Amino acid sequence: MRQTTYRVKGMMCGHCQKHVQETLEKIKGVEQVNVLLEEGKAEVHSNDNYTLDFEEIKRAFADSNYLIEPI
Ligand SMILES: [Cu+2]
Repeated sequence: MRQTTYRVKGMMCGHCQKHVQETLEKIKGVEQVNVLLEEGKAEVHSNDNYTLDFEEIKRAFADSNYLIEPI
């Protein structure tokens, strides 16, 4: 598995954390997600055979209150 870490802005509580987690889990190629609320980060573990499409991730967050960006 490959790990990519993103910065996530706008998370305030456990509900936000869960929302970000579930949004990332739906992205193609994603196998495991660990959202770090305090640090404002998300560690995404993905399939070695698939390169994550950051445009897809950005679209998934487009209508949310959270801003995700590569670190
Ligand atoms: Cu919240």
